[in-house]
Amino acid sequence: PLSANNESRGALVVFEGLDRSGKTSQCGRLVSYLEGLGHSVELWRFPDRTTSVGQMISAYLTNKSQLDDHTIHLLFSANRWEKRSMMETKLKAGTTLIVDRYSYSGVAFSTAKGLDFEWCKAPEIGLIAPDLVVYLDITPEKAAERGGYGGERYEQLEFQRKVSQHYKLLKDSSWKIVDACQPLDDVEKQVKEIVLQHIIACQKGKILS
Ligand code: DGP
Ligand code: NA
Ligand code: NA
Repeated sequence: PLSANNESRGALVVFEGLDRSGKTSQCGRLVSYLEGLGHSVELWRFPDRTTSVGQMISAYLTNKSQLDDHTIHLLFSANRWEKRSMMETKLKAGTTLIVDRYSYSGVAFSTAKGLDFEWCKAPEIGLIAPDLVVYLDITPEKAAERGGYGGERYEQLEFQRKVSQHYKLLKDSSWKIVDACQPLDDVEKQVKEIVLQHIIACQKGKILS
């Protein structure tokens, strides 16, 4: 018999990439598309700047405050932890979550500053693991050309080069890499295919199990 619980669980789909890789617009397009197909889906993003922890992060990113590298690392992680139970509730209720940045950003950006890899991963342990990670792959140089950066703390070519190198160390079997240097419409098409295929495969697996 079908398990009602398993059958209805939503997918946790995470988007990662450098600043200006196109994550935010691709996530928006994908969510509209999935909604149009009748899926229960929500767009989330980290950092979530609306919480009090998120406001501390935002102040740091806009250079209104200075924080020790370890301290800001833990705040980013805390910002994911404060959303964990809501995330679990939504997934169990059958809502698919499309999430703009998650733990991989946490590790890639902080290790790019020189913090220890294992130390950076530790506070992420116990967060809900994504079912699928879509990495929008763009060279740091191409990203920098895209209408320039918004002026936030990490939006500098030299730093993004380091982030790019550290992302590459994080790739695991849940990752799908999309060439984000392509025209936006082509990226969008590939993203839709990858995510829809994943959702369908999961549903099949659940019906057969
Ligand atoms: P965004 O709102 O997606 O542009 O992200 C803001 C910036 O913060 C961006 O440069 C990526 C960086 N970032 C996102 N998550 C984390 C994290 O967990 N740790 C660190 N150190 N940086 C992060
Ligand atoms: Na940004
Ligand atoms: Na973004």
